[in-house]
Amino acid sequence: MSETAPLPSATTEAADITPKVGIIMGSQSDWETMRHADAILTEFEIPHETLIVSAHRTPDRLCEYAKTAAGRGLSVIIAGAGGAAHLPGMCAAWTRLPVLGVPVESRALKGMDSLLSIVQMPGGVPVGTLAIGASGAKNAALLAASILALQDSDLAARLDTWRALQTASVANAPTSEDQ
Ligand code: RP5
Repeated sequence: MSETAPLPSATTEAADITPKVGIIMGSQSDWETMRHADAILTEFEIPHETLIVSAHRTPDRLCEYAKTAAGRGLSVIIAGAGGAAHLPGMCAAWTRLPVLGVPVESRALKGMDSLLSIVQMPGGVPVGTLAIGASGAKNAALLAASILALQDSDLAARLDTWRALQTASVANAPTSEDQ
């Protein structure tokens, strides 16, 4: 496929709803991690899209995606990558939208390479860096929801309820497996 071919859109909402959050990842292999961000955004009914965009293998696709993101109505971009994880940083270089970086756990270095690649941005080009792996993906989506909730009172209420239910679900004391 030509690198300049139209983006392979995988919008999870109805086509007539403009996505507010873009979830991009460097490879199909990142989906196992990034699906946790997708699940949270779906749970909160936040219109979003999921795409494979590689900083190294499809650099023109990344440039096109990031440069047009704000104009298409996106408010936040979640970018997950592993290893030499340049996707979030290069995305942030092309857009003023907030970019949340998720370090995917790599086989060779357990995601430490991903984390350090994403977190050590030069001053002037910020990337909000989350934890390695599924927790990072989940929290990136919750952070995106928090950002959107600043101007969406219904979403703010849903977030408050979600957090209250999470708190209520935590037991006071542990139980033994044999009990
Ligand atoms: C990165 O290289 C991707 O984000 C992925 O985490 C890693 C490995 O990619 P594959 O070789 O599995 O496609 O660009």
